[in-house]
Amino acid sequence: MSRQMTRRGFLRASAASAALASAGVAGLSGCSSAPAESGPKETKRVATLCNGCSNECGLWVNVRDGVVHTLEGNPDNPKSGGRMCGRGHGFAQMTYSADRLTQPMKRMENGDFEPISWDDAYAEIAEKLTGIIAEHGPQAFAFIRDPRPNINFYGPRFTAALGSANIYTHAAACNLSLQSGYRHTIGGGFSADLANAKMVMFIGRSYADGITPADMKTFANVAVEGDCKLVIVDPRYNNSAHMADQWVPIVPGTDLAFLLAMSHVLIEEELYDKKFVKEHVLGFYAFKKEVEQFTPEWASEICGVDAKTIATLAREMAEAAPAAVVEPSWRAAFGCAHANSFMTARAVAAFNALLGNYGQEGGALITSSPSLGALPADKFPTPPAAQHTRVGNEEYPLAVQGFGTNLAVLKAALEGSMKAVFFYQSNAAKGYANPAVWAEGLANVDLVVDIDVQMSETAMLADYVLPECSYLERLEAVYLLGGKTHQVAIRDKAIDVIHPETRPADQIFRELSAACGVGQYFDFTAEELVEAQLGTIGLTIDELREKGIVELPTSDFKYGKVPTFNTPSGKIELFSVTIGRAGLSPVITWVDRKVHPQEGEFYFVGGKQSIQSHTMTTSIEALMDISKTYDLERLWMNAADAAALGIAEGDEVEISSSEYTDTVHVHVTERLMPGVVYAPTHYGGSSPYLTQGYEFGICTPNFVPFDMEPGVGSTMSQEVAVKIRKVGA
Ligand SMILES: Nc1nc2c(c(=O)[nH]1)N[C@H]1C(S)=C(S)[C@@H](COP(=O)(O)OP(=O)(O)OC[C@H]3O[C@@H](n4cnc5c(=O)[nH]c(N)nc54)[C@H](O)[C@@H]3O)O[C@H]1N2
Ligand SMILES: Nc1nc2c(c(=O)[nH]1)N[C@H]1C(S)=C(S)[C@@H](COP(=O)(O)OP(=O)(O)OC[C@H]3O[C@@H](n4cnc5c(=O)[nH]c(N)nc54)[C@H](O)[C@@H]3O)O[C@H]1N2
Ligand code: SF4
Ligand SMILES: [Mo]
Repeated sequence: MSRQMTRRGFLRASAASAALASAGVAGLSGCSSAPAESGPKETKRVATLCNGCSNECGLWVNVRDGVVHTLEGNPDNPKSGGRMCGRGHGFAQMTYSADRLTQPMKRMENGDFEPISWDDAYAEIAEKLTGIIAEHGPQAFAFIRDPRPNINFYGPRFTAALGSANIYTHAAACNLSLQSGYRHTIGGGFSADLANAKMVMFIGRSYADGITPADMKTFANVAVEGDCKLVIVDPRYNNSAHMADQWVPIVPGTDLAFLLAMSHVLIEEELYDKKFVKEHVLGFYAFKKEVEQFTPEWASEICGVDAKTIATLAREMAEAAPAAVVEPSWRAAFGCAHANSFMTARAVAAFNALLGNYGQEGGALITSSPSLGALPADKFPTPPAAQHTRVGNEEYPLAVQGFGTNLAVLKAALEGSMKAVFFYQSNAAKGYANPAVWAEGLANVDLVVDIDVQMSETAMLADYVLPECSYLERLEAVYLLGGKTHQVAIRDKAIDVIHPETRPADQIFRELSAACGVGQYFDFTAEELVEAQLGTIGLTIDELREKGIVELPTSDFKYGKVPTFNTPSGKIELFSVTIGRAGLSPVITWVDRKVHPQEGEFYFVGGKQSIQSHTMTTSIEALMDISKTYDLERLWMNAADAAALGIAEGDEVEISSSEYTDTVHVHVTERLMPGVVYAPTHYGGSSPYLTQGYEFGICTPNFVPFDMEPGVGSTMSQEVAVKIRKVGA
């Protein structure tokens, strides 16, 4: 069946939903700018969690007469520390957005969407899904989600109830390579103890762009106090560099060379922590031998940082150790970007090991997370384990198990073996790999179901779109927060559901699972689930509602204690048998990036902007107003490169790769190294339902060929070269 909706179909469907979305609703901004003359009749404060990004800051919602009036960061929540970012405030408008989905939608034979009742949608989905499983086995069904605690409960449970092991997160397009690299080297992730460090190096990580409020506050405090050296390694002078001590421009995708050469300096000059290495590192001599060849001069040729700077930075880090750390980074540089991202993460972990900084004040901290006890089995029976291996596990065995690579689902869809795919809070078809390839793959799938709050690009490719109510209208499973301290927090319902035909995830899974014949695994309300979860740690929902967050006594974190490394040997593994078995170099070594720009081509990098989240905030009017007012969609280009091509500030250019061509306006700047162009990653919306962001700017994944990083299966979001040409020239 065609997944292309006709223009006429779109107009008909959007008119139906727009009429519903605007009916009888006082918007957030409307409410605060025009208070009722007599003042509010009823006010209340509800503690809950933001859903504007995966940081899920704690917040207080001030509700007046049943309408959201304002939001405030919850000072008791360590993720927000009393603050919210601009996105968090803006995202609350999603609840009142005219672009929201207000009723279930079904794709008709001619490709258009028509409203359908919940009961009919459940019955039709259940019939198709159980039929597919009966015919092709449960391995032909996959579920992809943004991994937040509520759907981490319902998604895997639903998938398992149907006998499938194919449950995935979005990580292949976020931090899968990085987390997998850390997992196989130091046993898991770590954080930088920025507040107590003497020197911190950020490799492709910008706290001022990819915002989390508490970290941003710490960064700003540290920058003002001035006794910690902050180094930003980035092809772009990002918005954190303003506050840092040193900007080190680097060729994209070559951070590995830079790290190997810094390790070479520490070992060659015997500046590494010998005692720590002797006690806690496996494979040091293999690594030492390997990095002999990786001199600063060698690296300089590859990464563009001069040899003297590489050596000086390594020595300064050693001098400040153990209160010195290479920060773990997140997405753009080696989260999922290049053919060598997994190895780059390993090299970060190795360099920190040479500094002996694990567990030390100002170093790299490996902390724990709290856990809940087992839920009562009579009310919450556990579905049996699936009888097949998750699709992708064999080919990409190094991917963190809790994440998996969702791109294996796309591959299986392209090959014709994946028959049913569910998405929850996921815009995979716009952001996880090349969108045209997603469209091609999903066209091969017999049943695509998407649960969203708006008609995203992925929803546009679905057979059924189920509208969830917004995060301010629902109670969810509890949120556990790990780190130096442990907490439990709650996302609570602040207001009644505005659109009567939208439903929370817990209700959707309860009803859909019953239709599929596996209702026994979901026979409880959200309230009953939260009560049961809290019961296992001796708390009640009322206690949690009082402040929105409760500290738990379970953390045993202490500075100075070397953490347990959860690797096969219990040590930091610079040589790994597991990695060798998966076909990659067991010892940490140089791996080149895949694509090298040829004459007349540029490296193409992306990054976050402080007022947008991924692809999902471009329907928020207040945030898009800022983007449009300040032309934030523009492509950055170095001034010398621009001059050579006769391009001036604001000019329109054509940008093209092997996959795609589009046009965009240019920002000419000295804040980007020559040979590289940079684009914000949020724009280029192609769902006409999302009226604010539709066709504004470019969609970066459009340009990137579909391919997967060996071993882990990440999307390699920056393995592309582009050509730039002035339009009309
Ligand atoms: N405003 C905002 N904040 C967010 C999010 C959001 O969507 N919007 N999302 C959250 C999430 S899920 C994530 S994953 C994080 C992402 O957080 P980050 O990873 O910090 O975010 P980015 O802005 O993608 O990348 C940071 C910098 O990496 C640089 N860079 C690109 N390629 C390379 C490279 O090859 N080498 C080096 N050294 N640098 C490179 C870019 O120029 C950019 O300045 O942000 C979180 N916070
Ligand atoms: N083009 C592009 N691609 C990207 C990125 C990017 O910045 N740009 N960022 C990358 C990164 S770092 C990450 S972590 C991933 C993130 O990937 P995703 O987790 O897929 O994030 P979004 O692309 O923002 O899409 C989230 C979807 O969830 C929907 N949604 C919002 N609130 C709710 C809700 O309450 N319930 C339900 N059911 N749905 C809801 C939104 O409407 C949207 O369609 O994307 C990666 N890919
Ligand atoms: S960082 Fe901003 S958008 Fe993300 S959860 Fe916190 S307030 Fe919301
Ligand atoms: Mo991410």
